[in-house]
Amino acid sequence: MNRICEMLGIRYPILQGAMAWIAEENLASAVSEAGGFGIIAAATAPAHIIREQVRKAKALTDKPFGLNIMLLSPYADDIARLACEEGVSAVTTGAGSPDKYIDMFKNRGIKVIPVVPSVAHARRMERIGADAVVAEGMESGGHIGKLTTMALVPQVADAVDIPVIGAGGIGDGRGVLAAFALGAEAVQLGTRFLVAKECVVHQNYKNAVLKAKDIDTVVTGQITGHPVRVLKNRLSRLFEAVEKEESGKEKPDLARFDEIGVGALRRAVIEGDTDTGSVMGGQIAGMVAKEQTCAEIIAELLSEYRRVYEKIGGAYE
Ligand code: TUI
Repeated sequence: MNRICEMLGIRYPILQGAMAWIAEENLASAVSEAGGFGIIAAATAPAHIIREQVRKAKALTDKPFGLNIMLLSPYADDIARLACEEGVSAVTTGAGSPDKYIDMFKNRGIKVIPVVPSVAHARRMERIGADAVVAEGMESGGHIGKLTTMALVPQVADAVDIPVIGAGGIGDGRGVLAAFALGAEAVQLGTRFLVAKECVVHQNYKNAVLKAKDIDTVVTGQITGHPVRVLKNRLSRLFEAVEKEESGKEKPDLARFDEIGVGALRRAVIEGDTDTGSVMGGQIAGMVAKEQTCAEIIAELLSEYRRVYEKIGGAYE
């Protein structure tokens, strides 16, 4: 039991990352049923799709779960309203600042947990009333900041009094323990839950993660201001080539990235096109070797945590 478990009403301080197009009612409810905190990713979907998912999740579990608002979405306002109407227990936000929604959530007793890429952002979120922050390092899959988890988590933990959730590069119980050593009071894992049996992502996507090695991810789109970590494939090589071309120009044509990127995540997640689709994944993909149920994943994280804690937890003499 700690502040995060109490705040969210969960048994284990383990959150499931809100993976765009992937984290829907089946995954989120399975994680919550297993004692963690499942999160539905609204990503860029319109509100009626997400309302349906939230209602289905409520039918699948009576345990608390959350909703993630991706702040670059054109539907972010609608999703924020939906979170209030449907009464989810917590909202996490990504890819921006949730300033304008915080009062609305707090008035309705919804916990607000922004993802932060820096100390300044964490401080600002605490000042405007966030209940906790996720300090997400650039080892993560998807849209990332600039700092590693190792550097970000302790600096954020020193800077704020609200609880810090560590994310990015955590794939097993050693990573969980390491995040706690850095000052986190909970962890958030995405890539590990992506291969969960309850996760409905296309099997080709799971297979790509399962066979990935340590160096098989790459960050594309730096030049656009929205860097995204993906598993290397034909699309990531195209991105790199276009990035090289455009970065040599005085006025880079950033619209080219939108053209290449549009529909790419859907292609990988739904159609299983892991060649020309966007296969977002974190650096720990190389450690993910088997499909398990969410309950098995959480049980394994805890048993590894305990084993490593016992091994290294004694005083150093
Ligand atoms: O949001 C994520 N990860 C994501 S979102 C996503 S969907 C997407 N697809 C293509 C392009 C962009 C998004 C896939 N993965 N993680 C949380 C996160 N938040 N990472 C970094 C940030 C962040 C960045 C800047 C949070 C706040 C921020 O502040 C900027 C500001 O305006 O203050």
